[in-house]
Amino acid sequence: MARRALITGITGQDGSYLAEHLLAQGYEVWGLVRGQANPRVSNVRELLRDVRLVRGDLLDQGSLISAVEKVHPDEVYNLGAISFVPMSWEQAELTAEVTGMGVLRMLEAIRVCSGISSSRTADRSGQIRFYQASSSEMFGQVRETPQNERTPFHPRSPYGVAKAYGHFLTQNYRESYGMFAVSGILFNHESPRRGAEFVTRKVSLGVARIRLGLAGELRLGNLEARRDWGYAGDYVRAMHLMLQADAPEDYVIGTGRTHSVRELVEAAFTAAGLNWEDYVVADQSLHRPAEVDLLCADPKKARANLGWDPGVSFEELVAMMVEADTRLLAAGPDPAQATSWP
Ligand code: NAP
Ligand code: F7E
Repeated sequence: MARRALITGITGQDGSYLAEHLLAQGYEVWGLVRGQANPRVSNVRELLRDVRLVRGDLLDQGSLISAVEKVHPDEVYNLGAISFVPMSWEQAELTAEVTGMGVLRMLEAIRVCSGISSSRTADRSGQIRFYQASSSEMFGQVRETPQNERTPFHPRSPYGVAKAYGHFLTQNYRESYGMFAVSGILFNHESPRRGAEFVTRKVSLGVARIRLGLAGELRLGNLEARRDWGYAGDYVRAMHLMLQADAPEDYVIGTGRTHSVRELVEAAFTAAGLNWEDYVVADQSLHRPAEVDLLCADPKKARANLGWDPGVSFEELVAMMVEADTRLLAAGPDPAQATSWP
């Protein structure tokens, strides 16, 4: 019988790539969808036709228990979150509820449906395996570079704090109940399906608009921040590998290379044959109350234990996104105004 996976956050960037990856591996894939008329669900219906849908919300404990009871998953991937860092200052309580407490509700749903009592269960065979989408934002004001699985956390946003809660809770359920529960500490990963609010996609869409004569400038915030950017399609492979391991362990996933936003902008404009300095406008209002200045992964453990390596380079990723957005805008309406994936 096919293995069954339940994915929260199926309408997001990672949910789509993970679903495609698991379907290709022969899984029966279920996606948790929320809301009465969520426009992003039509993307899943149209583009991920083989994914089955089940209703639920990370804010609603009962709905998660019902979803787990209905699907009977072998693996649960908790990707659902409020994931845009600036929004976490504007809606800090909601971020804590969805991104933080949502992890507790999902773990509890699995625990209750699996009949795991308060005592530690040693035998993990036949258990539902749980993946939590932890984030390099937990490192925040970094204590060392590069960052590995033992680097202490110092989150710099309500989002980072909520992720740290979910991370420690996942570890705690592993230790308290013997659950196969792991966290992937993923560094920034991007793609043509990335939300238009994140800097890589904002830049690739901005470059495409300028290239096609649809805009004359691109307004950006802090150009000096450095991130370790990889390709989302590579990172979902790591999520799956973590749940196939013999032992439940947490892993850092990133490329080990860091670039500034300025370098990202330069690469994207260069890919389109343009000079970024002619178009980019610095906008102080886009700076954050507290910034994460530098992130750079040390993915040695994932390479050694999981055999995982990122495939797509930074330069390939930027060129891929600029080309995809140029094709997209040349073909039809601006996706920042629409909800469909390219
Ligand atoms: P994304 O595109 O923003 O997707 C977020 C998903 O969360 C959407 O499917 C959204 O569904 C869902 N969601 C929001 N509120 C929910 C709720 N109350 N109940 C259930 N689902 C809810 O994020 P992503 O880039 O794919 O990232 C996936 C996960 O990895 C997130 O947890 C993110 O924080 C984490 N992460 C991302 C990165 C990265 O660089 N991409 C790095 C590290 C960690 P709706 O359509 O219903 O809004
Ligand atoms: O910002 C700077 C900004 O919003 C990256 C999420 O997936 O990755 C993501 O979080 C950097 C920051 O991603 C603009 O100040 C400059 O330093 O693309 P971002 P993020 O905040 O790193 C982590 C790992 C996650 O877990 C999150 O869920 O770019 N920046 N100018 C800008 N950023 C944006 N968005 N817009 C600008 O105009």
